[in-house]
Amino acid sequence: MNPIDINQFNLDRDKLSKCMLEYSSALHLLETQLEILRDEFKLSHQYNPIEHINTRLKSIDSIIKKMYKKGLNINIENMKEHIYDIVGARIVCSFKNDVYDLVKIIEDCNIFRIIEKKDYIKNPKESGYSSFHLKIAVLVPFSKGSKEIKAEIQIRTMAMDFWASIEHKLSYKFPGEIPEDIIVEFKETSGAIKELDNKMSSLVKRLEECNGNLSLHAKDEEI
Ligand code: 0O2
Repeated sequence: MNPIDINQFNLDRDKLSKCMLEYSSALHLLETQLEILRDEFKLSHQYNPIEHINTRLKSIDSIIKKMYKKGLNINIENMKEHIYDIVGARIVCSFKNDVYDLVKIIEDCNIFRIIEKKDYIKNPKESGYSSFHLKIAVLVPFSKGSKEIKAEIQIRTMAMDFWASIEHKLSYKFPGEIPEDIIVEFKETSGAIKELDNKMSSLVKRLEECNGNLSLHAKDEEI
């Protein structure tokens, strides 16, 4: 899709700027809160389940493209109501267990209101995409009172991240429709990713069994 001229939509510029300020404030809070959770966990368990955290604010251009794709009228109300990932955080872990440990940590910390959980690891998308998605509301304090701002946290392993990044690049960069046979073969590669993650998890489990002191995962009672 070509770049979008946002002037063609009857968007109230002041309202849009105010809205984007709210989203960027929520992003700051989300970043800080995730860093606090990571540091606290690392200190108390001598183990860091997080390889890295990336955050981003979706551009107006991408927001409008997504609204088009969802068949929504382009207006600020629909944007606020239906687009959950304007504020986005991606947490990349080493192992599949880490992903579920982190979901539990985020649920239990009570900092964010969890709106919806989607486990695309147990039930991958048609494309082969796997990741755990948490749609959340971040409570942001403003001068006229606090506001809940929607955000999305994606949690996945390094292997899932590798696959998703390449698939995303290909599907966005390829001009036109990707041939069906390539889509099918690409989906097959997601099976290899799943196998790799399972193999890594079983190797770590065996290592932990060999050495009772070695713990590469949070124990349930510690989370
Ligand atoms: P970008 O550039 O990453 O922001 P919903 O369908 O809304 O109920 P879901 O599945 O959480 O719930 O949302 P959605 O809108 O389908 O996907 C949200 C984000 O997940 C996407 O954002 C991608 O980052 C990632 N994602 C979802 N499906 C796929 C997929 O098949 N392949 C890859 N590589 N990523 C995917 P954006 O807006 O597409 O892009």
